[in-house]
Amino acid sequence: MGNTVINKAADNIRILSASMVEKAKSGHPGGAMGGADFINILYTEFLRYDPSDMNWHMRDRFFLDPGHMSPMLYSVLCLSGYYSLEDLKEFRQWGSCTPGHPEVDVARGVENTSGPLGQGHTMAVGAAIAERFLVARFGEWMSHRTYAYISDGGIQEEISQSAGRIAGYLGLSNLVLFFDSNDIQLSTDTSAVTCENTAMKYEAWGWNVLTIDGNDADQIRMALRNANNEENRPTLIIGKTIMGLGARTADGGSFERKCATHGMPLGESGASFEMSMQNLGADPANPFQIFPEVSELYAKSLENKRLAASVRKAEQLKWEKENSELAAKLNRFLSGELPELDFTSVEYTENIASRVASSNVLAYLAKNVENMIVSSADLANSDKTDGFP
Ligand SMILES: Cc1ncc(C[n+]2csc(CCOP(=O)(O)OP(=O)(O)O)c2C)c(N)n1
Ligand SMILES: [Mg+2]
Repeated sequence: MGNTVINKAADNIRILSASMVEKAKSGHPGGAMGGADFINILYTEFLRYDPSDMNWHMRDRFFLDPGHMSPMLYSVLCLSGYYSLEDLKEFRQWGSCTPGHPEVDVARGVENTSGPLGQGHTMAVGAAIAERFLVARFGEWMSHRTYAYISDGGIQEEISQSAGRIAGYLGLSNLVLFFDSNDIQLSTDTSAVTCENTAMKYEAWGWNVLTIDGNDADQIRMALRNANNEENRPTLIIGKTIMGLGARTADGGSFERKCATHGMPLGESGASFEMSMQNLGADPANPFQIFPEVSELYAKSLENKRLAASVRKAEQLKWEKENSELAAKLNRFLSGELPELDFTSVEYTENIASRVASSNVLAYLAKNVENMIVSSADLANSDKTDGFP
């Protein structure tokens, strides 16, 4: 069988993504079609979560940075059962659950709101830091991974640089970024604005960097395995992908690697929607379909996830029974509730310097809010954030 079924599933994601945009007469098919192979392998073979308990705190996290590639995310979540084909047909319609750029909806598997490029990098790094913070206090039994999908636009955003540097410095080996490196951005090829060596940039920050063919199932698997075996560094997988993979013109020629497919329906970009659907194995008149073997593949994968999660949940329960005080603390941390605070006990005198007043409050919080993570721009001894571990 080899990769026949898994590749068919990736084609199914391409078909659904392009069809959503075509039906809505608006959206971004090209990037989604190129990234389908990665997201397909990640969701079926690597991402650990409990399909019947989407809020489970030990789930692996997946953050999408380029929100414009939402059709790819909705499609893989449709194959996984969290959106219906009807939901996909409502893409970009007022009041629908499939807005053009995703809005956080953990129950359906949408971990973050996205659109402003670069923010997904920071959310993922933040989540990976939070995971290590919790594991340091409660144990490795609760560890999980954070994956993010990033693209040319996000790599160029300055905010992603700061996030990448701190992740490298902290050695966040629980963090894996997949870079959809199709060398095309919104209005041009990326070569029109940048010639930087992304691999060297991340290596300089202390990352484990792998460059692969991002449309090749075996290479994607190998890279994800390598990333998951890495113990000291975050991993960047640079996936060289083909924008608009599978797109065809009316005469059957290739319409791949075209900037025009960034942000408009295939049929308006110069490609033929019908020929593209045919090329990908869909019925152009009725493309909102899930192939039976793909349905089966995803059902099997979900069953495996359920089983794996039930094993981990048994361990979780055992730990909670044996560590009731710590478990109560963990639940408090996860509840989002603040402990009882008595600000009247914070020292305050007339004419106190605002910096001192602030430091008194911070010192109080450092003692009383154990799950507060604070950073300061090299000012810890001055702004008094140094009381935080
Ligand atoms: C902070 C920010 N600046 C600009 C934009 C507008 N924008 C949307 S997508 C995009 C770049 C698209 O390139 P890429 O991320 O490589 O996606 P692809 O074209 O490959 O689908 C830009 C500049 C944005 N969404 N966020
Ligand atoms: Mg791109």
